[in-house]
Amino acid sequence: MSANTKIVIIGCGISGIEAARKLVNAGFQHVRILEATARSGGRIKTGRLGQNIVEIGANWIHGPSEQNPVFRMARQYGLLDPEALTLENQAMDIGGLLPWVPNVFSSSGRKLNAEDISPALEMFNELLNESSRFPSQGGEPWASMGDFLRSEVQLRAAEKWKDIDANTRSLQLCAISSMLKVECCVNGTHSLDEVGLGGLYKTLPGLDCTFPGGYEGLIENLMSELPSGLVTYNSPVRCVHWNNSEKRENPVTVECDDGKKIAADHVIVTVSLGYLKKHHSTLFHPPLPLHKLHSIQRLGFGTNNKIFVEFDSPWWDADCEVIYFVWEDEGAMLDQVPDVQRSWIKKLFGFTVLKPTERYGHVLCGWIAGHESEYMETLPEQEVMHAITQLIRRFTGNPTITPRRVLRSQWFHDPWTCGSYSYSGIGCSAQDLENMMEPLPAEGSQAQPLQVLFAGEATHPYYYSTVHGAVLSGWKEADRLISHYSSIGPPEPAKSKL
Ligand code: 6YU
Repeated sequence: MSANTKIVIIGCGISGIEAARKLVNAGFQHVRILEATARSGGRIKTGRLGQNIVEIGANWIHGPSEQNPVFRMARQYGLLDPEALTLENQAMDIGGLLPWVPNVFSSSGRKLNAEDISPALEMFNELLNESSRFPSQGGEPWASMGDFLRSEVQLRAAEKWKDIDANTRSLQLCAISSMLKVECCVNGTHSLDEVGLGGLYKTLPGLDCTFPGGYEGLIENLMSELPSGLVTYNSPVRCVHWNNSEKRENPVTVECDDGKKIAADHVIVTVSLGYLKKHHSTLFHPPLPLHKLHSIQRLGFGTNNKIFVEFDSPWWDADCEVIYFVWEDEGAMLDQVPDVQRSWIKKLFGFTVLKPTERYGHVLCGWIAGHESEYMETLPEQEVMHAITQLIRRFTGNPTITPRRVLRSQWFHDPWTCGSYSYSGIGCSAQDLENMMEPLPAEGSQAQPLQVLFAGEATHPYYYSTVHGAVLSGWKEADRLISHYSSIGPPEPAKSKL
């Protein structure tokens, strides 16, 4: 398509890979990806716990149905279980809620019946449904998602639960605290007090499914379709020098950590929002325009980590899909622990069960978000294993349960990710996501257009925080360049240097 156009993509996560694939297929011959680490995939990362495949990063295809590009690609490569492909599975619309069979344990070592906390679960789901219908930037008079949920639970509990006894009522409020912690993980935030009530995120139909051979199988298939040598690994970019006004040709220079400089016509930046928040001032020269910077600051980017735990035998029911821990001293509906160093483990809401058992054995995945999760990352693995063992023994009342091994993720301290995924912070609007994806220089400028483009999950207007959002964002920026060159016609052939 464009014989000499030089395009550099920063980051070999799925958005960078998909931008590159589209550009190469459209005929661009000088596309390269610079990746800071030694691997492709970014936040799609499959690991091993003993014999078992475990996902350190992305877990599910959220909404696996025809509109979801990740589902379509996974189906095409034959990476999914037959159930995931059924029309019935694709048609199921859970609207982002968790349809799992629970086992519930309380901090006094009792296994509760799921019905014991069903008033709390029902009210919480009802409120989540209502919150997803708030218009963009709406939400007043509530300051945040946390404020809305707490205020409404209090109000509705006074009416709906007025006839139930004090102990049962208190247990419901403690169960609400556990649900708030679940939502912190879903949103990847420290506290729901930091999440806006904007209704920006959209779900797709389809019952979430996993990759039996690991999510990274998708990356391997996609990478096999790119020309070899297109990615330079271990090549962190230090600075993107754009608007080199004296240079009509190759107006951007990409400077790597090792001092190497690469001239380009266009650069697609796919680094995470966490990385941008931390490094924007050194990553761009000249600096980003203020409106873009403000959106980077307003959008949220937090931590959600997993702690995989393997056992010799299960201590949960055969049909159990999720285990909730309810602390009986948490009636105040808090989603943050008061003393992170001493009681970080209280932020872990419980576990999901890796299914089917014949494939995974007896493996649980613990979920923990926020500053408590970031602190957990700093502890030796043995200490994490000890804390998990004590927690399980306390909640089950069984002092003999001993995990075989443990593996946890550490996304906050990953220097190239700086957290897990984005969320809509307080005061965020659709305009912030528009600003995130806006290329530089801004429209109307006299300078060479489309010098720096932005892709990655945090640039998608409503599928942010997901793999499909990342894929679509990569395609969108590739399409932006493709239509730019289609509209100005084919470039002049290269002039001989002789
Ligand atoms: C999904 C899921 N999932 C769990 C956990 C995590 C994430 N996600 P990348 O970061 O991949 O690539 C950038 C590259 O750039 C990277 O390789 C860097 O090394 C490189 N780089 C950085 N700096 C550089 C430099 N200076 N120079 C060169 N290179 C540089 N998504 O669909 N299903 O189950 C989960 C989950 C623990 C951490 C997830 C999930 C998020 C995805 O993983 C993520 O969006 C994409 O992989 C990002 O790809 P990318 O290319 O953009 O960046 C109601 C409501 C609320 C809204 N939220 C709903 C919940 C949805 C999220 N759920 C997540 C749940 C889990 C469990």
